[in-house]
Amino acid sequence: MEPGLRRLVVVSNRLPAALKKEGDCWKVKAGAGGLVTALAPVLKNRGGVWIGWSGASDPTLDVDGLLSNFSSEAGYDLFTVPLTREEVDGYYFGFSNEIIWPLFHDLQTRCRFAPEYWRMYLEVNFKFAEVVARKTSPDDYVWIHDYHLMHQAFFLKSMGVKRSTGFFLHIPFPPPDIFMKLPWRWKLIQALTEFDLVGFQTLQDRKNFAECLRRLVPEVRFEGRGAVISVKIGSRKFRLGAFPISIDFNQFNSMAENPEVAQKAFRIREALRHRKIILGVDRLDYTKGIPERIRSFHTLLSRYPELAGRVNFVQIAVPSREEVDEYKELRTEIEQLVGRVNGEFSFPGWVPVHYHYKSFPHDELVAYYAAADIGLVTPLRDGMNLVAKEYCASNTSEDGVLILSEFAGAAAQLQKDAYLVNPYDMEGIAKAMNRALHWDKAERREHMVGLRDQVRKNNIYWWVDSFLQAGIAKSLDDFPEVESLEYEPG
Ligand code: GDG
Repeated sequence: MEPGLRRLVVVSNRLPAALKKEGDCWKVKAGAGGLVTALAPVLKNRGGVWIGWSGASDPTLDVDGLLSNFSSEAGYDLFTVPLTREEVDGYYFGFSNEIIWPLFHDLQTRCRFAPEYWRMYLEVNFKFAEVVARKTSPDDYVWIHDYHLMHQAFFLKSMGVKRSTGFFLHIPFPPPDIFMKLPWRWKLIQALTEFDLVGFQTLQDRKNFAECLRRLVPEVRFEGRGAVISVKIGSRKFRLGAFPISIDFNQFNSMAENPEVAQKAFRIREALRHRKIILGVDRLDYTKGIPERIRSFHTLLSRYPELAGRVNFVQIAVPSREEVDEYKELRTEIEQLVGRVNGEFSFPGWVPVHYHYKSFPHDELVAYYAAADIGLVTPLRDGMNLVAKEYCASNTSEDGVLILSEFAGAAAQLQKDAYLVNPYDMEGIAKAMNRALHWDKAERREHMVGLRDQVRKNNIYWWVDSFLQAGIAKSLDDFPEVESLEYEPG
């Protein structure tokens, strides 16, 4: 790397490769989930660095050795932050997922405000900041991701380490009535003001944050308008922005057009006897509204009996946080609901709900997207929801309908052409499904073309560019591909 050329350093809870124990052997697996999908193409061959936890808590393990192959294939360096079982329990399962995750998704009754979680969250954030300090230089741009690591800038500064820092929150930021319930609200919001740039998914999230800040730090002043605004607290200045995350539109679009994937999509339709397909794809999480969605499908079949034998609901639920009791209970609830609908409505030759509790390979997922007549995306609350955008990008026939929760961040961008629903209103969702099934071809096309244009234009590269422009006045092209550096003339 040329001296003075900024490297992009991504810091997140998990590395994009996870170590998993299979029998007595540790295996390296590419991680799933929104963040990895979003950032991997951006770091690849650009001299990038990713810092995070590997997913293993065994101190005897040669994590760096195991990751080195993955690292050279991935095209960027990976550095791990080793965590003990106790640290993972307190910081990840505890503070991050039993406090911040439910609270920020407006589900405060699910929170367990245990003080020991807070202490462990701070200790682990300090540990991460030490690795960031060691593995980066003052020229790097350090881009920190998500609610697990909100204290990074605070600890870097307290160590006297000067770095240019940006933070992006992938989940929603709640309104003051909800945020103020957090016992550590003042320390947390103060820590967030230590970043140079704090990015949110939507203008509404940014507004919620600004209102919380105003309540907790009355001397705060805001300046400017538009997507990025400045904040002043005494002599300290930083910025707040709204940067709706997106996907690599072309990747999904061309995968859907690939003859093998198109063939897979055809086989899915054929296996379901060319019935209409309504598709749900989510990590199995209580914020995603999966039980409500199955109940809505039950309502659809009860209210519109003429649909019997003519429609299938396919739900793909990717295993997530499987060790946690709440997630185990959710899985049981979903399986019971699927059983109930199928038990009540099936007849020989037709099983209405097809439920998959597993992760599909990427091309098969795209085949499902391409095969579906309706993408049913109804989270109770969601930072963005990439599935909504992936469904549109994969719908190359421009013949599908996106039914979307008004409480997904994606609704702010896609509201014009998606069919918006309240995810708690099961009769409303049933009505929306029935109407969407009866839209004529021209209407479906008009809306899908609009959706695809929006996602094509505001894609993942646009997202990275807008964040980097706001953070360091640089664009993605300022982090050139390593190959092109080697052949640069002169
Ligand atoms: C968080 C925020 C925000 C799903 N099933 C399979 C599979 N997936 C991939 C999808 C998609 C990702 O998982 C899920 O992304 P979402 O955005 O829908 O949701 P979260 O995981 O909760 O992500 C969210 C996101 O961060 C980014 O900021 O949008 O609001 O909660 O990319 O494709 N991938 C494969 N097989 C599957 O079966 N390969």
